[in-house]
Amino acid sequence: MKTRITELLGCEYPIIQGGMAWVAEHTLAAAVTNAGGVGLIAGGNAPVDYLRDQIRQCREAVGDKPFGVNIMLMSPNAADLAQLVIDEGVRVVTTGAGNPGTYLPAWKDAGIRVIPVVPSVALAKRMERAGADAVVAEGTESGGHIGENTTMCLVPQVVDAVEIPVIAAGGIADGRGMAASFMLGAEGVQIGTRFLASEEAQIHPVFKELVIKAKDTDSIVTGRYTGHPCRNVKTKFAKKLAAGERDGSLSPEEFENLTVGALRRAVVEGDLESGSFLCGAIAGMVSEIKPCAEIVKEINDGAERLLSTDRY
Ligand code: TUI
Repeated sequence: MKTRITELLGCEYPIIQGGMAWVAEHTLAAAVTNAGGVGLIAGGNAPVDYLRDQIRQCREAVGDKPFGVNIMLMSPNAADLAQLVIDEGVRVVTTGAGNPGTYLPAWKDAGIRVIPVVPSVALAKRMERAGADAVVAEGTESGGHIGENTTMCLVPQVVDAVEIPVIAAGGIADGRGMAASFMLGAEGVQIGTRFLASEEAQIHPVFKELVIKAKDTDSIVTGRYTGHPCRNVKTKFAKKLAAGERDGSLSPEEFENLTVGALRRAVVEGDLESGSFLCGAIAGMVSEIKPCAEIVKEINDGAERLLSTDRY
């Protein structure tokens, strides 16, 4: 399917991978890009030298094909990483967890395609005015740090509010989700959780197993009272956090202290006692580890079949 997103990014399929902190490293990003989508390396809280090395390794693996970097704007390193993507000639940047307005002019001057992830119509409009090339409208079904509106409600409202192309995110893991997103007016999809259960995802096997075993009700949002709500797998640890938040036995500060480093403990150590396994609400539908090439092709082909006029 050719859309303004495939044209903008120079990819075969309008499928971009979510910029999942600690998860989205060069192996995964390269696999998604080589599958015809757009892989992303997560900047997260990474040091500059680490991210530079990741970018170079990804480029080595994909050649001229498009890949990008996600800049997590709450990172204390965000300004340095924002400069690094310019210095390294990265062609696509997505942003999360904030307003990238201050970096946008420099990125645009460098010829970077800038795609902020937004949880609301208001931010989408602001990003369009600031010169964004597209936006990812991310529903609350997504894993990690989330807004409150659902993909079903947010995507068509953002599509109506802006002229730039919209990529849908949150709750999309197969051709049906992609086709539905296109029916809402999206011209691409961003997919995270499905790629957690990919052969190329360099995450602890415990994490993949949690995703594969998850049922529809196995994700939980914690941390609303800190101002940073996060969707995770409903492990014992996540339930403990949720209970502490609900009954007041954990102050927001105590909650934050328990979650410092918790994503690394989940992804790297598979630590069920104190790790936060961020994942989307669609995990219940993900039941098999597959190579990224198969995942991308199945999602795209499934959507194409559903969207073609002769499917009956
Ligand atoms: O950013 C994400 N997902 C993430 S970031 C992350 S690391 C983290 N961990 C704990 C707390 C905070 C971050 C894990 N998952 N998705 C994109 C996203 N952006 N979701 C919500 C937002 C967002 C929220 C508010 C974007 C802009 C915004 O407005 C800020 C403003 O200044 O208007």
